[in-house]
Amino acid sequence: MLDFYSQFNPSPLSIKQFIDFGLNACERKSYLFLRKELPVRLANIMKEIALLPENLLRMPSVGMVNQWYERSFEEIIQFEKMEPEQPVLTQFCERLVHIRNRHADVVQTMAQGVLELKESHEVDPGTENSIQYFLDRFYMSRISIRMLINQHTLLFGEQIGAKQASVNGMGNGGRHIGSIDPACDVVAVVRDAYENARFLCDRYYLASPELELLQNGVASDRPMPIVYVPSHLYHMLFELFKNAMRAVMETHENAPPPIQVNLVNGKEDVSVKMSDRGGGIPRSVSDLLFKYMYSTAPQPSKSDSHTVPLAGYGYGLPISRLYARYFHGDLVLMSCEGYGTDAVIYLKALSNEANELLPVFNRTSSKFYRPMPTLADWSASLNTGSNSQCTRTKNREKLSPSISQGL
Ligand code: W6P
Repeated sequence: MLDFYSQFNPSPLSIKQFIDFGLNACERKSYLFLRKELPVRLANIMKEIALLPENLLRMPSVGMVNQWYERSFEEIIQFEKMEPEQPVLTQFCERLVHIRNRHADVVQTMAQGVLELKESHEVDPGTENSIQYFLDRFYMSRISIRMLINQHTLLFGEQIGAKQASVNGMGNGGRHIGSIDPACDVVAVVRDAYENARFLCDRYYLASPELELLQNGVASDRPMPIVYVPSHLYHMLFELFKNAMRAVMETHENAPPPIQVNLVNGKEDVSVKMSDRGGGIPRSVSDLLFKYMYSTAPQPSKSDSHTVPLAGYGYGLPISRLYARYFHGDLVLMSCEGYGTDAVIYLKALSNEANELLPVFNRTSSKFYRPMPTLADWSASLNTGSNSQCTRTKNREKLSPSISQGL
């Protein structure tokens, strides 16, 4: 069955399609779509799990995640031959909620596996690249599967009338279509994320930087509504605020300079630029901040919870970038070491251009899991920077002219 479903490409939906679906489609139609699409997305990524480097696949936590996927796949294909009639539709909803709960700790559990591998000191640069490639695809697949499950359960779940269900608990006057807000106010989400990061910052540093909100470079509090998933935007902004606040507080004992957020609504892109004066980071470090292997650190123990640092643990930044890229946006860092850092979240301004970006399992993707001796095609110092694919031995495969000519 896995082989069968993995032959299909996932069908990406745009935010506009999610909305149209939420407004027009009935539960039966959603059910018929998901009972095929969910196994397809699961099977595509399960095929990639199977190709992981053997030393990672051996880690108990990775085995556990794999088993969760197998069980969920089996459970959904039970519905293959079941007609979309009432008891079945309800069972399907309940099953989806069950599956979502089963996979709640996937990120943490995968991180545990990577940590175990790191501690075993068995990781060569090729393996590291494969793991980076895999985790980006794996977490993106997970974001997309959860999006589908959330839409279906929010729209059709709680037995209340379909259009009412998704409205409950959101307190916004009933705009939401599942997890999508067709008038998601960027200003409100920025403020919310700022306030919650500031709370943590105050607790740890006993002070926090102020927020300066601009639109097109001019101070403004005007709402800026966009069609988006507020929880995704919040996740990215909260992560960026924590990083920015930490940088500012670590470089300014008193009178921390404010964090500036400039919102710009363009024709193609909505840009959210967050600028801190936290001393910046060298370019060699900014590349590493998106690498899972470098951002993997042991979870601080529960007894330390009153003193955990504001940011710097876990997969916050790489996963935030995936949230941005999921609907064809992006998240980039640009730093001036010695001064400060700009982080920009780009979102698609048009909801019909905001298509899901989904990993596809095929010959091309399989290729990335085959260990490939990389030979540098650019010169590099032997003291390799983070970008460098080359190592001392690899550069020696070919003699440089001065040596071969005996000079
Ligand atoms: C820093 C490092 C960083 C990462 C992400 C966002 C903001 C900042 N500021 O110094």
